[in-house]
Parts: sequence; C-alpha cells; structure tokens
Amino acid sequence: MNTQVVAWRGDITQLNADAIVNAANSALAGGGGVDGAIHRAAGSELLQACRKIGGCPPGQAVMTEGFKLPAKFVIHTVGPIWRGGDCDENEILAACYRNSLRVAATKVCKSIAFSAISTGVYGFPKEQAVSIAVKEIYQQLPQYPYIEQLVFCCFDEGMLALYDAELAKYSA
Ligand code: AR6
Repeated sequence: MNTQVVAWRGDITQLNADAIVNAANSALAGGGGVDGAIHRAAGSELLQACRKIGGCPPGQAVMTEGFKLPAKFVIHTVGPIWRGGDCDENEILAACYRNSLRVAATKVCKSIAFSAISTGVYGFPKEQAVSIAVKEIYQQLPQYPYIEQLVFCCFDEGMLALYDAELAKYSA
C-alpha cells in the first residue's frame, strides 16, 4: 500500500489537505463540534453550498468546496447517533468512511483528513469507533492507490492514543 496513514492531534480546519471530512448532521445545517468549527473557518458560503445540496442521510457523504479553508474540499458525512448498538450503528459508521473515500475519488483527492465521526455529541463509544474507522480505511485504500496521505484528525490526546494503538496493529 502506498498511502501513509497517520493520526494527528489538532484542529482539522488548519489542515492543508485536498479534502477534510466533516461530521455533519443530516440537514447539513451546521452545528457544534467539528461541524461548527469547519463552518466558522470556511465562511458563510459553506452553509449556502450545503443548503443547495439539501441534506444527506446517515452513512452517506456529499462534497462542497472548502471556501476560506486551506483544504480544497469538504466532504460532509453524517454519522450514526449511538442508540445502544442495535440500530446498525457499526455499519452506518463504516459506510461513512467508505462513502467519504468514494466521494473524494471524484476529485482524485490525494490527501484526506477525517474527523472522528460520531464520537462527540452523537455518543459513539470512542474505542469502537476508532476500530471501525481504521478497519474500514484499510479495507478500502487498495482501491485508491493514488492517495498519498490519510490523516485521522484527533482533537484530544485520548483520541490520539486510541488511534495510535489501533494503527500500530496494522503497521506490523
Ligand atoms: N478539529 C478536529 N476534531 C474536532 C474539532 C476540530 N476543530 N472539534 C471537535 N472535534 P462532533 P458527532 C472532534 O460532536 O459526534 C454537530 O453539531 C470531537 O472531539 O463534532 O459526529 C453536527 O452538526 C469528536 O471526537 O461530531 C451534528 O449535529 C469529533 O470531532 C453532530 O454534532 C466528533 O465530534 C455530529 O456529532
């Protein structure tokens, strides 16, 4: 595999990647958390672009420009709200990663940074979310050999430690 896969701690709005992946809501209406940070940094044109798209069901992904962000594109995916684990949450979360890569491919994005989808207000257990994210990415990446760098962006040290531990299992 040619892609460098790394975990990085910091604010995803600072990343100069071809695409960053937002943890949006199904109305694409903006919100708190990483979604709020991305909308603030991108400027009001991002909300206008999201309104034109109209919405996105959980597990799917759509793309806009990055506007004032250093990133060229924003991929908006909608994670599952954690409801105890019996409502297809695992499969929907995996689909977020899979469909975000598929959408990134439409612009041949070579560097992509993911936020930790559903691990904030949507309440997905963090360790389980990290395991699903890394597994799905490693399953999908062989289809996209031109991707040079894939970043799991973590907002705090705890998430970074979880990603580093999970990624270590794959680098052996
Ligand atoms: N950069 C990177 N990661 C961040 C940032 C940032 N600037 N800010 C927060 N995080 P959340 P969700 C991390 O709640 O659980 C919104 O209101 C955060 O620490 O943003 O999918 C949407 O509009 C956490 O690990 O997303 C939806 O309504 C991760 O981003 C809803 O929240 C995701 O937390 C989506 O909830």
